[in-house]
Amino acid sequence: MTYQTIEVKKLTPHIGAEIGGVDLSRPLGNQQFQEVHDALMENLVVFFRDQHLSVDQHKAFGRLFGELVVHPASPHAPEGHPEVLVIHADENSKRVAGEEWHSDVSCDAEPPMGSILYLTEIPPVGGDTLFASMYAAYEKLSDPIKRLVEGLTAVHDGEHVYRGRYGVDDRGKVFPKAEHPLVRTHPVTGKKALYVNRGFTTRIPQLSRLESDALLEMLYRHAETPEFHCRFSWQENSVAFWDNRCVQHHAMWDYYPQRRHGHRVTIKGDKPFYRA
Ligand SMILES: O=C(O)CCC(=O)C(=O)O
Repeated sequence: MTYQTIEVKKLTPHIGAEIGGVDLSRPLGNQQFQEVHDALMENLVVFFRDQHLSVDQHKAFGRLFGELVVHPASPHAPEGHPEVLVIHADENSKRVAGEEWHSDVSCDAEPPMGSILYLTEIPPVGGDTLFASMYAAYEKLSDPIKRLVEGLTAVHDGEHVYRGRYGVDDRGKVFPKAEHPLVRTHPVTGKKALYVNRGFTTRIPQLSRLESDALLEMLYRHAETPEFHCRFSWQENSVAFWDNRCVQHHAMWDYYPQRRHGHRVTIKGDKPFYRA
């Protein structure tokens, strides 16, 4: 693909590109917006350096791609900005967001299309984020396994992920749970992506417990194949924008007790479907 208004430097053949020549704090022109969108579709996750965004500018960039959604569990949003998810770690942290491979809020009936993370404080070393192409993971399955998984669904549950996690009283709260096709067709590119993840997926309802656990474990390990991945090394004021419909990610918490801080906005998605 050729681009006129942005520079696109691929990180790996399967996934990830760094985009230059864009100031995300300003409204993008039609062509530049289209090219950023095309670069995301082509590379699955895109990165921007040296951005200086207010909360409103971050939200405005996200809204170019769709409505923003409020996280179903996190109570930590900046005053007046419920759509902003705070990503924070320091010497008092007991856990950080995203330490398990996952696709954001896949337990929702309509999981988010994309997420845009902007980090303003980073540790002196470490704190990378890993991204995995679920197109590549699907493509590299053998034909008999492709035939098997294409007919299946999987249950994604927020209960074990969110219950008790944020240190607030969540008694009586019901967290999202949904059943999705195990292979989903991307609504824009038409490509097929493997759609199960260690974070949220609990069960393949068409199989016995033993069969379901074994198949899911095989698929998770397959998705963890390094050649499907890219790894982003953050600098202060970097932005990562990933497409949850075809990407899983994993936050590396190797920098304790150092601080890492930023904000994420999350863009509404639609109901996953499978088209042969
Ligand atoms: O902190 C990161 O690098 C990613 C956090 C994460 O997993 C998420 O925002 O879903």
